[in-house]
Amino acid sequence: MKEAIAAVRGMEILDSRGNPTVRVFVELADGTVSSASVPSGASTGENEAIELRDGDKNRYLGKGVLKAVENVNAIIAPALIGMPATQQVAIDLKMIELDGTDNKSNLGANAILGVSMAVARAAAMSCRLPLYRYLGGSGARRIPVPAMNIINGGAHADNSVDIQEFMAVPIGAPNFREGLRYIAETFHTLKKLLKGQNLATSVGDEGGFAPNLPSNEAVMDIIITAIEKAGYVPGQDIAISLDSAASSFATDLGGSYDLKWSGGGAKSSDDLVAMAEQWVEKYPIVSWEDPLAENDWAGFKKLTARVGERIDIVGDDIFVTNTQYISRGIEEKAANSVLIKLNQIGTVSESIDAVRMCRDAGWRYFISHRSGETEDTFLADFAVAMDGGQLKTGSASRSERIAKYNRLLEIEQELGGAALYYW
Ligand code: 2PG
Ligand code: MG
Repeated sequence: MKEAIAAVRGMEILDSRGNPTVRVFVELADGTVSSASVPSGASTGENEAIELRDGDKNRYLGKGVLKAVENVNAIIAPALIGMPATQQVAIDLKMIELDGTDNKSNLGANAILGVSMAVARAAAMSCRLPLYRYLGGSGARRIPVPAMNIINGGAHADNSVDIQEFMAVPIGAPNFREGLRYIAETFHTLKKLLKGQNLATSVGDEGGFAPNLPSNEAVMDIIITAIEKAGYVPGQDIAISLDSAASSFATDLGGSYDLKWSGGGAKSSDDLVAMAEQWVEKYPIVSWEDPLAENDWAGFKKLTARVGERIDIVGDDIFVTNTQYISRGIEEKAANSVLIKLNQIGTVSESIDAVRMCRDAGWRYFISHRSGETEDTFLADFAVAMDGGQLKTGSASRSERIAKYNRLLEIEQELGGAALYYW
């Protein structure tokens, strides 16, 4: 059997923050060799699958991943050898069984996901199909609308902004290539505006600027100006998406907050809901991720009831790409959209299950990078395969982000007239 797995090997590499992460190589009987690298988050949800770190303070300040690599080599590899790489679900289930925990804490989600991604890529290569077509079938042709993170705050930057991500979304572009141009031009225009006000143009973890603006509103205002100065109409050509990552400024994950970076002080869940409602009135916002903390289900429900008809309320830390939490969210109408991050759940198959659950419920889903990334472009193919529609993968700087945009440009070119693009 040409697609039988012949070897699986892990190694420790560095991510975009210079922290260790796992890369896995998979070799098949036909000589195909693939590799995949695992990303890593900073503002992580409590219920995410566990990223195994060595904790040995003498190496990488405890962040080494040699144990996860060893689990790939000594435990996962022998169990998978001989299995056909095309049996993604069986392979993922095998690893889940080997791990034996609910949160992959035994083998590590970083070990398991590295193998899961490398297996998918090896199978695609062996079938001589691009990854997006192998995972998505012959109908896969929708290029996602990018949400480009042009200003970073919160836990992703050292500045005075509480909201973690301010993203420019080219909703009015005719195709991905043009959309990317719209927002890259906005990014460069924003740089000029910041410079003109003597504000810092150094970038945060996801490549967006991280200036010390006086308030969260001031960030919105300068972004709107940048969109206009770049020659676009806010709300028509380019809209705004936000990720508050509110768990990171919650004093209690159930609904008390402290706007600690801006010095805005203590806020209740109701205060944040009221503020979000005002912003949705005032600014051209199309989606808002984690506007409240991960256990503030009541706040999520309130905000969704108030503005859910108008914008996407996207659950990240609250759902952690896990169907157990997504199904509760659907039942309780706690949002209307889910952020999909492969390493939150730890296998390709379970990420696809999460997407399927969203589709069945008529919910939208955003495919997402992590703040710690690598040059791996798996995410771009995955987004097209999932008919995603929306993708966030950072700014128009830092090659670990640009690599995904460039891969989407390639896919769009390859699809030619068959490519679809719409918000
Ligand atoms: C998020 C992500 C990605 P992190 O909160 O959505 O932007 O950040 O990877 O740090 O969790
Ligand atoms: Mg988030």
